[in-house]
Amino acid sequence: MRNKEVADIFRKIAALLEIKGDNPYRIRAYQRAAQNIEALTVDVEELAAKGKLERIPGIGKDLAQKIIEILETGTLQKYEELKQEIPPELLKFLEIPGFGPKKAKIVYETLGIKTIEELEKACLEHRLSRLPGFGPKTEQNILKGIKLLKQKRGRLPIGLVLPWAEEIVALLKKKSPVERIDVAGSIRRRRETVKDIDILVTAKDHLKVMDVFVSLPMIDEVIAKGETKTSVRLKQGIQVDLRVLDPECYGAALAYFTGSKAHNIRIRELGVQRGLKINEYGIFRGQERIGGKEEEEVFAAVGLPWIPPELREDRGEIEAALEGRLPQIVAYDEVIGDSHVHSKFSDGSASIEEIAAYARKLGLKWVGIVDHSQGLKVAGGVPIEKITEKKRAIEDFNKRSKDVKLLCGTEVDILGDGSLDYPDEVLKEFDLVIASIHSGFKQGEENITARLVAAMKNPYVHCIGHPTGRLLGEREPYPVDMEVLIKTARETKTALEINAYYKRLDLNDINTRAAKEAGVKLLIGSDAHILDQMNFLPLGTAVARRGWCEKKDILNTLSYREFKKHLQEITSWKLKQKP
Ligand code: DGT
Ligand code: CA
Ligand code: ZN
Repeated sequence: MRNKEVADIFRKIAALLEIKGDNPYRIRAYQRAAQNIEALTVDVEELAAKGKLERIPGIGKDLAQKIIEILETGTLQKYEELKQEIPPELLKFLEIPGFGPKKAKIVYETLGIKTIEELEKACLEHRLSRLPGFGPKTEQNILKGIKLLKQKRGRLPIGLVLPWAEEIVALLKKKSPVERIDVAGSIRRRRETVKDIDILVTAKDHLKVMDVFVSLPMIDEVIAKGETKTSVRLKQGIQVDLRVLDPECYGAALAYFTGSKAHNIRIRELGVQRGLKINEYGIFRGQERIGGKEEEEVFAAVGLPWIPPELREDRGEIEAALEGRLPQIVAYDEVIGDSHVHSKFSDGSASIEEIAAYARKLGLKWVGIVDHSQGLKVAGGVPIEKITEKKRAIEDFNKRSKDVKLLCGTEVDILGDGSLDYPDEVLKEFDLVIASIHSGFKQGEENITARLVAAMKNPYVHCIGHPTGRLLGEREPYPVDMEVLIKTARETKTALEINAYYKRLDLNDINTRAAKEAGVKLLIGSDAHILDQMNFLPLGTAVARRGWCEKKDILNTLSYREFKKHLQEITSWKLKQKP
């Protein structure tokens, strides 16, 4: 898929235009296009071939033409021209989260700083605070941004990488004589970010598989080609290692290369205690191989049941398995509702009918249509006068629809003082109320926690949305006292969200597990603003699984009727608690 390649060029154009001080609407158009293309799970090239590019929100005739130009020539005339006008070094600065193009330009022009290393040094020496519009705070922010960039380098969100990995698997299955094939490593464990793609296969004709692999269209560079292992780099920049294995040791290799390393070490130690040697080639007693064809054999050899990959982090899963108390973690197909989708009523691009039809395609039974609240003007927040119209449209739809049902909801903004962006008499009209913070991220931990606590105490609030507000590789979580958040959630019977949007995945696995252990219910929502983004929902389920959640912990496993009843019960219970 070349989606990221196209998105990157659009994003760079937006940045270059911003440096130039171009028309903000044009800049916004490129940014929006980049975002929507990057978040597609279908191939932009395929859409282009079918002449359907203009179906992507934010893509009109002009941008569609530009996408075709990129796909055909690998670049864009306009982009090449802009690069002539503006020093390309500046673009590297723009990768620093929170460091905008205007400041980048000033730093470049007045101090002659050309590299990120020089920039870091200048901040540490406080040479920036003297520039107009800069201060010690700016320097701190830039340093933070550089730190974030360094962490991000080399790791990408799983939501981007997983579709690439799946596409490679599909192509190898179609074009080469592979027999067994699996994606291993952090992707199989569904870690939130991944460094590379590890693929394992068995095949009689190793060489043919390798030949097909290195000639796949998404490959940019072959790093090393061998008979049993080949490494390549994709156009998106990420490395893929393909290993062709002997069928007799496939299970042992799958267990080994799935990791995590910490988990593997524990398994190997258990093996040693039993006089066994366990490695990627099999299970051995002395010189004799006693197993390794299937992954289960590795676990069985040390007295364990098969452990789902999402749990293999050495976070207590070995002990739990030994003691027979491994959780029955929620299955992907048990999640039958998406509780967080934006519709045309706010800043979503699809109508409620389109959302329901897409949900049906994904096998879902219900969707929470939670649009932004009135004050979030940039996100098309729904004014109070329009809520009745939305409610009626959803009721109408539900009468007509036999299978997929919708809930009329809101993602109400938690304001700076902890109050909500709709009054109670409006909130009580909704089936589902998710309260989220969208501003005031820089308030300290105490304030932010107090805002969340105040929201949870509201009887009409059912859930806290994206509870820490982080954006992977872009924005650190805002400071929240997680213990207080979870404790209050339990005391107020408020659910916490696992936001499945690929940059959020928030709560993360560790906090999800803490919430689950405290008896807090979780709600998984894709936060889709375009239909295609509803495909992110399973990433949220993956976080739930990594957080040891069982079916009973996840409200999205309830039927539409049960879920609605549960929400009503939360509110009536909360109302009774009021002094
Ligand atoms: P990543 O790639 O950083 O997102 O995370 P992983 O877990 O995919 O790590 P990677 O690709 O370096 O290695 C894949 C698996 O191979 C890893 O999860 C466990 C196994 N592995 C790699 N190196 C070692 C090692 O030194 N010892 C053991 N026991 N296992 C290893
Ligand atoms: Ca890996
Ligand atoms: Zn939100």
